[in-house]
Amino acid sequence: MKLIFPLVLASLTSMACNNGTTNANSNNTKTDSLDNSTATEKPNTNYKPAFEGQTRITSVKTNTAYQGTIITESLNSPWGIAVLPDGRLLITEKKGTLRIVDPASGKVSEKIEGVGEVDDKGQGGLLGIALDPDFATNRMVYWVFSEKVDKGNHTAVAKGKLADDEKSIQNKQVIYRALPTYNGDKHYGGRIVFAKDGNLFVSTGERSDKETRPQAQDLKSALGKILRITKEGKPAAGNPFEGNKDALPEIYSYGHRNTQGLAFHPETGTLWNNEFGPLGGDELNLIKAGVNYGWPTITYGLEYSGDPIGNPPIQQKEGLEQPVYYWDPVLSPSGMAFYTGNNIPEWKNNLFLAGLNSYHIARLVIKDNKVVGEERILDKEGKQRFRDIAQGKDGALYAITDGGRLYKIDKK
Ligand SMILES: [Ca+2]
Repeated sequence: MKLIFPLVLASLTSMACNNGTTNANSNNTKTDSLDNSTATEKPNTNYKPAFEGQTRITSVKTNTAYQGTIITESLNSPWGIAVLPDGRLLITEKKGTLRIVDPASGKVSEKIEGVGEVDDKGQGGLLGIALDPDFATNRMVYWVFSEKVDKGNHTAVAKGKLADDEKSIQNKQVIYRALPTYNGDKHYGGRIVFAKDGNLFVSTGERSDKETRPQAQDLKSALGKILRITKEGKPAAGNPFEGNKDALPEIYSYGHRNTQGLAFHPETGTLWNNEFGPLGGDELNLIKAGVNYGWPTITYGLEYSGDPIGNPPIQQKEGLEQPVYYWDPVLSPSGMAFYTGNNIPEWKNNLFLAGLNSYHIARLVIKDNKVVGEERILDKEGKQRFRDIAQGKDGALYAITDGGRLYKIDKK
């Protein structure tokens, strides 16, 4: 089934009204001409950015006519997308299954088994996924999941082979565990990407609770980090804390709250992350080896209760890296991808971030490592929580939502 979104918008709006709710933006306080940014909602704080353009940048608009087409609505809490060599999409589902979707026909495969048990309560489950650079010949798949053990759970990385008949993952092997284990159900991180050198970058979260939060700053803990590991799960050679007895050798960067998006810039090859902030303070960062990204010492956000974080709360501190960009109010960013397609020329090398509570995809124009424009894509599109986004082999963007949809976003 394929639907073009303006056609379904009417029915979605009426469904929403039946529930006594309206679309996303009308629930927020609107202000008139607060600035020229795409954000029409009031910020949660009056914190001052570290530099001009660090937040609420000037809004931009796509001129090329584009559309979001619903390819399927039958996925079950999809979380991560990997693009297969033939253009089909291998998609993780939170409860622990994989499916292959053919975006050309809309056909969704049966469940692919063999990933094994995942602890899918709360924010846990089967999370991000990446294909081996040699997937075409070895069919190896790498994924992140929350692993249940006696005393709780932790983020883990596993690998296995996609069977030739595509019905199962064979020979699952857990290659890495982000310790310590904790008995919680939040902030697992969960994105995984292959670098050009064949090593993996994996994100972990600090497990959300005040008890574990300081571990984002603790180099002996794997929580709240970006890790760089080999295909065997070992610390990659040349990591910044290699040889340091007071640090885990797999750590690449630290001071992260809950990295939900990782992507390489197509021109510069640099690694970027987004991390889910608290109330306000979602961040986009340019990731560098050995750098401290500040959580929870500095943040542009508040506790969900509205209380400040830190006493006194600080947003900038020497030695702690500033985000390239931050959102207040939040985007609730999840997966993200740079656009390298040709169909929409003004999107070239722009970054697209899936937004959860904001119900849209953020398009960021980036120049010289600064954000110079922002646009909301598929905004007010039926209250969809966008979980991940990837570029297909056909050059279109594909986005999945918690409600089970797969969108194709491309020129009209
Ligand atoms: Ca930060």
